Formats: sequence, C-alpha cells, structure tokens
Amino acid sequence: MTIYQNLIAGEWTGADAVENINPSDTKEVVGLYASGSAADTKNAIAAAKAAFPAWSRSGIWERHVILKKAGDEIMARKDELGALLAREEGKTLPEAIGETIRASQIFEFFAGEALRLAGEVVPSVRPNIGVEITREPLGVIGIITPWNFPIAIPAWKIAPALCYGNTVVFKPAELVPGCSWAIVDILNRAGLPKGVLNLVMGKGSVVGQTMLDSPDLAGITFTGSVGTGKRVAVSSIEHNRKIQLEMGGKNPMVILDDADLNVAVEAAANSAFFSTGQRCTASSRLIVTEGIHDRFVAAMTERLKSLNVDHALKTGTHIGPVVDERQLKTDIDYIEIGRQEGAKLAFGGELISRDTPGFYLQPTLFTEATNQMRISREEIFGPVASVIRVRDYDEALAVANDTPFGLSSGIATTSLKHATHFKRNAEAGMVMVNLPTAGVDFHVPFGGRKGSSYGSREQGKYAAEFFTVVKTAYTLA
Ligand code: UN1
Repeated sequence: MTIYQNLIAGEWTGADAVENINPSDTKEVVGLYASGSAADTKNAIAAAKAAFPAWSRSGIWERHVILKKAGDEIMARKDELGALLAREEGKTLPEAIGETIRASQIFEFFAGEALRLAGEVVPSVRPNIGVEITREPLGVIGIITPWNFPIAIPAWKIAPALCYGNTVVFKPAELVPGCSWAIVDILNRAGLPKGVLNLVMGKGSVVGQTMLDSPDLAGITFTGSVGTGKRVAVSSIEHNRKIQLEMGGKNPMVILDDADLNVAVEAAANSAFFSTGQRCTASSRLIVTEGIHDRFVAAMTERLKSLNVDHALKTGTHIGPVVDERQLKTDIDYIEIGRQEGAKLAFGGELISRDTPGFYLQPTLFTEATNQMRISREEIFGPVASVIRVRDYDEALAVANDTPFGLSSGIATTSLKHATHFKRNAEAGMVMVNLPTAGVDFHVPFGGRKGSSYGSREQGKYAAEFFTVVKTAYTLA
C-alpha cells in the first residue's frame, strides 16, 4: 500500500505510517498515512517561518488564483472526496458530500476575500497628519483540527490563513488524515510556494506538543476537546501567542407548547442524532414545556424508529457508526451514567450489529432528565440526548443558559415574542429559531461563548480578526 506522506518544505516525506480504519467496516483500511516525529514538526515550523516573508508580501491575485483553484478542484471531486470522508469518519455519504461542498465554498469565499483586503484612512486629531489602519498577516499559524469534520474544519482554518498571507503548519486529527492529505495535495498542486503550507500528520502527544512548545508559531487555531484546548491556551501564554479555540458544547434546544410539532421533531432529530451526534453544535438537551412534552416525546420516539443506523456508504442510511472504539465506550458509559442518575431510557441505548463490523449504536433518548445530571452537563459527543421537562418559557430559558458551555442554542416556537426574547437572551454564540442547532453557513461568523470558545470568531469576514494583526501608521503630510 502507498503511504500518504507529510508535506514539509514542499517535499513529501515520512516512512512511519499508521492505518486509517473505516468505522463502518473495521476490516477496511482506508489508507496508510505518515505519522510525523518531533523533528518533522520542527522542520515544518522552520519551513513555514522561512516561507513567511515572501508569502506575506505575495500579491492578492496569486492568493486568489490558488484558493479558487483549490475550491474548484474540491467541488469537481466532491463525490470522490465525500466517499473518502464517509469512509474515514463514518458520517453518511450525503452528509459527507455536503461537507465537501462546504469546504469548496469556503475556499471560494476566501479566494474572494483576498481581493477585498482593505484598510482605513482617517484624519489624525492633529492637523496635517494622516492615519492609515491596515491589516497585516500574523505569521506562522499552527492549525490543529478534530476528527468530526475532516474536510470542512481544515478548510475553514487553512483558507483564511493563506488568504491573509500567513504560512501554516497543519496537524489534522490522527483518526481522519485522508481528507486533510487530499486538500493539502490540492493546494500544493494549485501552486502554493514551498513551505507556505506544511502538513504534519501524527500524534497529538508528539506533533501537537511540539507545536505548542514552539516559540515560532504566532498563532494557533484549534478545534477539539476542552482539555486539549486548555493546554493550547496555557502553552500559548508562555509564548505570547494568539489563540482561537473552539471546544465543547452542551447545546440546548427549547421546545415550547406553541411549536409546530413537525418542525420541532425534525430540528431536534437532526440536532441530536445526525452525524451520529458527533458535532460540537449538536443538541443534547431537549428542553420541553409541559403542554407539548408527551406529544413531543411520542413523535420523537416514532421519528427515531424510522432512522436507519448502518454503513455510511449504504443508500438509505440516516446515521453512520460512532467514529471509533474509544468514543463508543464513552457513549456507552454515559448511557449507563444516565440510567444510574435516574433518567428514563425512552429509546435506544443498545449496540447494533450490521453486515460489516463497525461501531454501531442506536440513537438514544432519555426522558425525565434533570439539568443537574451529568448527562445534561458534560459533553458526550455521541448519539445521546435527553429531554428535560420544564413549566414554561422562563424556566426553559433559565435551564438552556444553565450550562458551562455556550456554542449554539435553539428554540422551536411559533411565538414571535418568545423567539425574539430567546435570540436576545440565549447565552450562546449562535441562536437558531425553528432550525437545528447544528449545520452552519460558510460565510458568516462561527463561534461560541463561555466554556465553548476562546478568541475571535471563525469564518466569514470576521475570520480576519484572528488571522491578521492591525497596524496604525501616522504620516506627516
Ligand atoms: C456545523 O454544525 O455545521 O466541531 C459545524 C464541530 C463544529 C462544527 C460544526 N466546529 O462540530
């Protein structure tokens, strides 16, 4: 089998490889991918540092052309890359193709942004002096991405990094190197100069740690667990490094008595269970008012019965497998914790076997949960959600906000008054009305509050805040 290698200083390198396993069929090896060493990581950082002066001054047309070419190739190969994504991560083929299209759109968006770089010219408070405010590239950026969006999250960090003139050391999640390798290959062939984008696949404890220890990374943008995010933060203070962290969520979805039941069930089923619940934007707390509670639980249970859990590539699969054995164990442990805490298992909770050996788990719904239970406070990151019964809107809002996290927050209601109040008072970076908490647009800001996020927003034109540094220049006229 060929080894998909790391890209360091424009050269493909690396002989040590690990198997990329398909969670829908653990007999299938998706490919062999290099596992970089600390020395590889240091070389990649040095290459990015050496490439920075020229790339930071490169013309905006050059950046536009490369990003556009990458976006176009990803779109042209959406079916093939979508299948690779579904094989390595386990989300269904339609979801995986959708995510691939999103990655293409992100490159197209930032190809456009490269042409729209601008600053401000303002008068000084002193006469005969002019002031210019411009954005300059930050420097070498470390990019660390999670396994649950193997192509979209790398795209939404790499595209703005390059657009604004930075150079990159990119470490994708060990579980899903395939899509990351593919987009680095695409960008490399699209004409990026050597060293501008370096790929170092490998272990967090080796590659990630070497990145954290480096004084040469001006910024790290990270999406992943709260624990690792905190380590990125602590190490970055030491190096006076800018950081952007996207971490966990425990997103609420409020369902009010006046909700359209179908809208509420569709939004909740999508939020909680699509992509196997493995989204930081997933909703795992369904906060339901008394008047609709029993009807909602009955309709939701019916909806869950209609969802097929199976091989990600099989037509008709709604929910793919859990990503790996470790995550499956976490999910099962939490299901047991929920039972012990006294929540009622209304649906699911069991492992399922299919034609191929994979990590198949039924979508699992608890009812009679309280917001104090661990299953309501800790992020599970699997197809597990609980229904919390509340009296009225006021209690629903209070429970929705009573969480250490604050990424996305949803409400199903036909009341303009409650929708408006919720949009203003939900303590979250993103609020969704009659929509799932997950599934975001590519051209608008993404991010959260409280324990979910740290630093400025990702995506859209707000991404410039992280990937650039502002300069204020004064000139005597
Ligand atoms: C989405 O819900 O469309 O890791 C995107 C995650 C998020 C991305 C969610 N950073 O789940």
